Amino acid sequence: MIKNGILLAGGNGTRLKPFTNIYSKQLLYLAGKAVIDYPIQTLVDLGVENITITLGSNFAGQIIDYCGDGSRYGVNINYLYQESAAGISHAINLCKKNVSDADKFYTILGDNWFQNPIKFVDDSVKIVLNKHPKLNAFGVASIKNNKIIKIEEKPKVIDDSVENYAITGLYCFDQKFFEYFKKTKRSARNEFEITSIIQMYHDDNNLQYSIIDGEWNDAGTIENLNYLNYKLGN
Ligand code: TTP
Repeated sequence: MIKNGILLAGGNGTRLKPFTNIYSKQLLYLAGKAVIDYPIQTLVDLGVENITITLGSNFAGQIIDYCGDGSRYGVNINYLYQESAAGISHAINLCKKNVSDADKFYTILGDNWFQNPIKFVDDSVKIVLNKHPKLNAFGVASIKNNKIIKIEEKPKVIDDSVENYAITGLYCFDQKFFEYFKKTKRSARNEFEITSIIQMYHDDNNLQYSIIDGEWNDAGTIENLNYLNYKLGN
């Protein structure tokens, strides 16, 4: 059983301005809770006991005040500070010491919502896939004969001759993550991209996938947040 999780709650939340001028994205209202309560619950449902939350420069204190030591979720929460929003894999790399005793650890993005609790059949290194209608907005994994054949960030053209899935913001990694990270560079948008690390796992034949039932979304835009509030409120 994997006991350690990382939850990323930094970032700039640019697409949620003006709300994120005064609040962290992760604390915006989502159907009677805060956005961050949902990914925390996903980790709790997976059996995680220790969560490291990475905070960004905007409103870090708000998240600490809200989530506290984790006791109200039945887990231990500790915090790390990411000085600039240098990317998802950069934030995970900051947590190296916090997960150094763990063979594997989960990572979840702080704005991700999964309709159903997630259960995996094993503890393999994996990405979590979902049949999302707007594939062009996400990293996409293409599957043929039950194998991942391609990973692409926000593809412009979708190849319909294979199965295509959005790569959600829930991952299971192992200690190799930190070796791979050393080999990555900033992308054109000046971030350390998670897709580069996923690609390295795939190139080393060390990447499984799990396709989840039910809906998945992120609360990263006003449109998505409205959609989720409407859906969960009804
Ligand atoms: P994104 O939605 O990719 O980025 P963002 O939150 O900065 O939003 P925007 O693109 O609108 O400016 O981030 C996904 C999640 O990852 C989100 O919960 C914030 C977190 N994150 C970090 O913790 N550190 C980072 O450096 C980045 C880029 C994101």
